[in-house]
Amino acid sequence: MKTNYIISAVIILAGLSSAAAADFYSQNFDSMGTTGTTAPVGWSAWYLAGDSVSSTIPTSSEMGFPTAGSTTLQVWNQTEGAATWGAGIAANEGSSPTDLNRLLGTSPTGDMGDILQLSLNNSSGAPITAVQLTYDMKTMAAGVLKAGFDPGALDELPGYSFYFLDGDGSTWTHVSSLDLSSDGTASATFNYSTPIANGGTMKFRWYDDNAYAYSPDTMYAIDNVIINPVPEPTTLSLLAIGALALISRRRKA
Ligand SMILES: [Ca+2]
Ligand SMILES: [Ca+2]
Ligand SMILES: [Ca+2]
Repeated sequence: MKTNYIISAVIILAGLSSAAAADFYSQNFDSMGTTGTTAPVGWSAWYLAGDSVSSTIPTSSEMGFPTAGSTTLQVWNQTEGAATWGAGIAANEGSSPTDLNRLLGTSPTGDMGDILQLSLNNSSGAPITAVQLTYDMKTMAAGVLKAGFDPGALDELPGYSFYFLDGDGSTWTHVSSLDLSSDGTASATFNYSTPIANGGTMKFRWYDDNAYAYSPDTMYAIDNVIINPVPEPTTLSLLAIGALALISRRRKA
């Protein structure tokens, strides 16, 4: 009997760890293939109307009114050199035409900035109050300074600025810890003010500012997006305490 209790406890704890091991959502964009012009399910391109002079990240209000971009991806590889394609066009990118490792990128022009958006259904069976998100950013091509600009002129907002839509369906919140201005990985947990109801939609945006001094802009792309709802600490603790109590109770008996 003692063995049975311990096995029960181990099964409960193993269940917790296996739930953490299987990501709620992950995307490496490689399914686009080397020539695909359709983004993975849930991904879309948008842009903020305006001009490249803007040098501050969009406010929540500005982020709430983007213009829909193209539903067809550009296909671009680093062998082609820096390029632009028009406002709100995202691209299936790689290092070469045969590179199977694909990324989703932007190269804003003729707007305030381009947006990569991911929409995800909350199929977890419970409201989501917090999310841990991780992604990689890679610089795909150096920008080209416009004539008349000093070589030291800044790409005023390099990389991507990250936003999520709150459960109220209207408030876009900037998460500075998920901004990446140079190549690398960002990982952070953020909390919803209003939880995402079960069956509700989560939306995330990566904003690429249109650089003022550059044309084409420095080209960036994202890869390896991993998203997991964060269990409420109380739920996790109660399950763990319950499992330990089973062991403890059996030891005393
Ligand atoms: Ca990839
Ligand atoms: Ca700008
Ligand atoms: Ca930019």
